Amino acid sequence: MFSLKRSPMLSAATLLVTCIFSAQALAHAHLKNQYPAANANVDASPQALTLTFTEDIEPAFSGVAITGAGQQAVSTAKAERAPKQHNQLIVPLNQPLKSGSYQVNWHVLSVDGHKTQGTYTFSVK
Ligand SMILES: [Cu+2]
Repeated sequence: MFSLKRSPMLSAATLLVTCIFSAQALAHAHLKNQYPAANANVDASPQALTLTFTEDIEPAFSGVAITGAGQQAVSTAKAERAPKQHNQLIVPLNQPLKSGSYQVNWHVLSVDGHKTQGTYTFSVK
């Protein structure tokens, strides 16, 4: 009798655990690669930063903040999703970057509804 009463509970618990693990198994949008590359020391300022993620992203809820020496914000245009590549975010720069190092703080919302964020740096010679 005890086991009969207990088994539905166990099934429910197993189902719950399975759901949680399935949800975690869905890939979030992690940064796959970027231009300029992380830790790169490029010869000249890029015209835009390009960030490519492992999943498609929602551009309305995704963005990038760039800071230079002394935490000074770099002026950029609004980040846009590449028209034919929905996992790619393009961030046009309003003016060329001076020589120095820059920190890129990105945040994205993937199409599965999960938010991710991260940071990397690069420098301009
Ligand atoms: Cu996700």
